[in-house]
Amino acid sequence: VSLQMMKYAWDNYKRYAWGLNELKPISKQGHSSNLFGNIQGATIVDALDTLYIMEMKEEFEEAKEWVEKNLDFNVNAEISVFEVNIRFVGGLLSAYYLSGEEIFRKKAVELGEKLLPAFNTPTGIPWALLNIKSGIGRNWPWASGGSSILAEFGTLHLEFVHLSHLSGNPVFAEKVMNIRKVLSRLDKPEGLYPNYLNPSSGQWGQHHVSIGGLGDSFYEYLLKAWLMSDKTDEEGKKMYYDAVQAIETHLIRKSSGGLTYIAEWKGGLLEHKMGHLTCFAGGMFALGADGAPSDKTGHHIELGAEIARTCHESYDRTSMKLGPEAFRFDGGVEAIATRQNEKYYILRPEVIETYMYMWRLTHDPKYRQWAWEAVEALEKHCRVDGGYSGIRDVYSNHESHDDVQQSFFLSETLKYLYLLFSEDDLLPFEHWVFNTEAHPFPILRKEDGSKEEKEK
Ligand code: DMJ
Repeated sequence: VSLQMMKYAWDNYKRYAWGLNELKPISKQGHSSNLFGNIQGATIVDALDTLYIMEMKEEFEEAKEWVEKNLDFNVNAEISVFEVNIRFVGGLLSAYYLSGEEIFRKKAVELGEKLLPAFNTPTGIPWALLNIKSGIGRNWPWASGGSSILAEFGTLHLEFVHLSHLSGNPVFAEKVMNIRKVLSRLDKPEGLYPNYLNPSSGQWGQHHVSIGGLGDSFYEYLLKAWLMSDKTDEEGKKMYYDAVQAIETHLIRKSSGGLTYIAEWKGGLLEHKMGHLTCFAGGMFALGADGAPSDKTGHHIELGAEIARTCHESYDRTSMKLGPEAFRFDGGVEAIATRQNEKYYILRPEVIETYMYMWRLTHDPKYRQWAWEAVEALEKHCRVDGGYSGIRDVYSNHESHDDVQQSFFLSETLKYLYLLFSEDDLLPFEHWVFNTEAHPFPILRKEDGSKEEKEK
């Protein structure tokens, strides 16, 4: 079914928005997000590996041809370093590793080089925004005291390590190892990492901590950096398990109805709200269970299972059976959005992502059932004449569509669904690590390094 869904999403994108970043499935035209500046083709690059994995060969070839002829980084554009890294660099890297086609390696390295000026700050903590023509960077005007964002500068590590591996140029890995160094040296309030860090002073901004937006994938990349290094990156490992310990103590709570959730921490006070984005953490805890101290393995799997259950409840308690952007555990509600501007669903993957990890790691059939419920809801409420669209209010009885088919729907949501209903030997966890946009990267084996040394 996810194959049919992919075909439908892709065909419509091709028909109405080919070469543009995303599709507006109601107005049947292209959608440009300023996250990518003038760089075009986000859906194509994000979808490459999904097309490959689903064996949609013709579509993969036409996508490759578009990349060869049209993907151009010599544009005057201010881009989000994080978004371009996870979607474009990540998409190109995994397309290269899966297909072996040189063009993807070349484009990934070329783009990586364009991102390097973002690191020209006093601390080496990169800017959020970069003009890739002038090389001038800056931060989001809304970010606390001119800070860079943890989830943004903390989500470059996997891609940059692979860029160094594939280009032979150590500069990429050096940049992200320096981010690590800055972070590991800083004092952390209660062992937690605030979402804001000033790249000039090297000091934290507001003490807000989140495992959802602004924080999320930083934690994910600590764990995955260790896994991707063939478990040699001991610093990444330690930082991950220490962070999880602090998160458990200060952010994880159980509702009176028995639902485990991850709250947001604001200078010591808890906001009892959990974002859809935070739901990825169920999969992360389960994936990290194996490396936890032996008496904690079962506990981390259990934590993953509880988060999966809570996020399923957030879907089940809506009329459309799709989860809201954020849900709360206060004012007499549990796992329900109470604010109008938190009731939307934009085709996000995190809940299905967690089902996929839980399925692979436990084989409890309920995860496939839950994923199936999501498939039915997507087909019923998000599929429209011109593709798939997000929904403005998942508690309403009639759909109000937001008219955007997000590129991560093709790279993540549909890929995770496909993996969930495939055998475990398709992209097995022993060999592959998924970046935060669901682009698979191979684990870099210890032996590879020593073999290269010997050959020298
Ligand atoms: C994606 O771009 C990535 O999963 C990112 O980590 C968070 N936001 C979207 C999906 O919701």
